[in-house]
Amino acid sequence: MALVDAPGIVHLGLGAFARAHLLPATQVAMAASGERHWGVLGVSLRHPDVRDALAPHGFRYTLALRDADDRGRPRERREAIEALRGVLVAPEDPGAVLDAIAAPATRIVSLTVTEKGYHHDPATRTLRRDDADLAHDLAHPDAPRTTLGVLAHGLARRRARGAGPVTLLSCDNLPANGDTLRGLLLAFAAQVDPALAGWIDAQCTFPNAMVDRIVPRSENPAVVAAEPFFDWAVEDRFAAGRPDWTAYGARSVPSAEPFEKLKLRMVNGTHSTIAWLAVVAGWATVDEAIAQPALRRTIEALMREEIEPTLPALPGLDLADYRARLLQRFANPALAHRTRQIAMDGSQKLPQRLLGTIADRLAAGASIERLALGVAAWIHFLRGVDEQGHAYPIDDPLAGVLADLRTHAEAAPDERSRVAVITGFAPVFGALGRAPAFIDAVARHTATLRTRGVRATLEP
Ligand code: CS2
Repeated sequence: MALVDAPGIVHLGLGAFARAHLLPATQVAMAASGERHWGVLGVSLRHPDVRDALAPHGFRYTLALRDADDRGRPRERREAIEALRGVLVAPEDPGAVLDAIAAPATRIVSLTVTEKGYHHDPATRTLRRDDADLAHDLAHPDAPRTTLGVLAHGLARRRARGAGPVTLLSCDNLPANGDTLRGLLLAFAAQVDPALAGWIDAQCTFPNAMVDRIVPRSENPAVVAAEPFFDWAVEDRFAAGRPDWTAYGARSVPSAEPFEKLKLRMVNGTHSTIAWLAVVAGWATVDEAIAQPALRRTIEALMREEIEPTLPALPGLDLADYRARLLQRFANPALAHRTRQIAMDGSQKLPQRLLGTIADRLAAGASIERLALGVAAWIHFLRGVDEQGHAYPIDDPLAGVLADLRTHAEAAPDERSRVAVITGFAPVFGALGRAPAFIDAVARHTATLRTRGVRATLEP
């Protein structure tokens, strides 16, 4: 690989999202400041597809920002992305990935590995016990396959080489994603070597960040389609500098927490609710789903009545505008964002998207009727068959456990006890799963969904 400037950023998880978010922002930041050393070396943790498709083009690709104009006609703005300097495929050459993390030129290791890439119990954000992949990575320091293994063993090399401080930047949709990554990485690294954990704690920073841009999975790696909307609120805690991403519209903030809460609850909480209902009803894309008047009314009311009252105030934020704009983003006819894609990995998404909001509402003595519909929709979705009788796969790292829970639930005598079997699963539901008011509200909706279907459940 011929490198003009050694890349300053090593990015783990080279899905469409990173290619439509971190990459264009870094490119514009470099152009604005003239700092050429921030290029990105991508790391695919599983497949060679992206590397194979982009290598012949010098890792250049096109970002196509798509939406519709005021008259509903599709339009597109193209950006040529050249900030990707190369792609490593971890299973082919794990040592090269560890060396990249250890390289002195590397100042940021960023991540978009999705919720399940953290190998944690989402309810407690602690390392999953009995995780075979993590056990593998403890035993194979030269050939790790998990994100945490790659980071810990790469940082061990960095420490041994005296290459100095580095920032670990999570760009995943998790609450306090930096703090969460820090806690998990320190816990894993302590099992490798307590001194390594001490070094990481002293040398690395883990800024929290809220990321937002709707980017459907892309079939053609040379063109990534996304919405024009872009947001990124990043805490300014970098151990060895950062590009000035504000040149692309990012915000440098003292605390990402209020931004994360807003985004995870409003955007992702409603996105998941839409997706689970839509897959069962047979609405294939988000724009098709949100065009159903009853669903749109339900989602609008869910935001206004039950999510917004739980959000901290943010100076300059008008929630009514934010809500209207979000509904417009969901209605974007040019993305064809598959509801099945958003519906996947529900066990990893539910806590931060809906359950935290529900816990806050119950603590305030407020209604959770609409939020509980989202949870019921997930449970109903887990049946794996839509209202036209078509079966679909449950794509979830806990699919096996969930199938066992469902079998167990089917044997329960009534709707409430069936729901309680599922919500009793503590790694996802925590203590909330045993709260009677929560179980009652969810069971009312699962009963209606089961007997009357999605459309009738949504009608007032
Ligand atoms: C979506 C998100 O797939 C999903 O679960 O809810 O990827 C969503 O599109 C982004 O978070 C928007 O910023």
